[in-house]
Amino acid sequence: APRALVAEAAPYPFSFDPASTALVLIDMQRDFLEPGGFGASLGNDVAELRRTIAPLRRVLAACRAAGMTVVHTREGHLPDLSDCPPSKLLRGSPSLRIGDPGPKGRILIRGEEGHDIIEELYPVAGEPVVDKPGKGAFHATEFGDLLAARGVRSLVVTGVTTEVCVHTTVREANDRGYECLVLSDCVGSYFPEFQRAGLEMIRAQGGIFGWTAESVAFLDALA
Ligand code: TIU
Repeated sequence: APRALVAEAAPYPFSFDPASTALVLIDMQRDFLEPGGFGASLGNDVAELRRTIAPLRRVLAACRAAGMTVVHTREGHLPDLSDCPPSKLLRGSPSLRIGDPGPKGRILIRGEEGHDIIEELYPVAGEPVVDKPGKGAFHATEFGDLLAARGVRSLVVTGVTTEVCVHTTVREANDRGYECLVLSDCVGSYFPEFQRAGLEMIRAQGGIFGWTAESVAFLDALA
């Protein structure tokens, strides 16, 4: 029988069944999170993202112990950049472009060191890793099929960055009928004001995109 658990959340408690809920870790990649990576080379303070690692480790351990579906994503492109639209490749004038040689290999290219997931949260056998060319996890990936095949209806969303890949994925998920709980201390932005506003946008208007909660509230519900 479905097990209805309830986590304290905003704008109101989040009900979920671990059997039909997936933990999603978005783009916890070296190039976004590590000192000396792509994000840091653009002048960003990686500490704003690194504070997510410790709470996310606890959440990941609890979800694994509960037998929940765990899915990791990575943002990146094929070595020949054939899956990178010119609009993304050429926008702005970053000191380093996608595909350029960076401090940890070619920037955002699959197979390069900087593209891979940080050791602290590395996937274990059986956990799908979705490689995505866009900001959202559903666009041009197997993510939707993989969730459907596992009977997933609800997503616990974590990762980086809050206003970019986390938001895009949550918005895509909503339009596909998923219920999303975003763990506020397990998502991070290089910009504190975007972190704050990004979380408020999720839960505004009666939970227009879903719910937010501190990871301890989710862990309490799962315990
Ligand atoms: N993963 C993700 O959010 N990719 C980005 O490019 N984020 C930025 O904030 N730029």
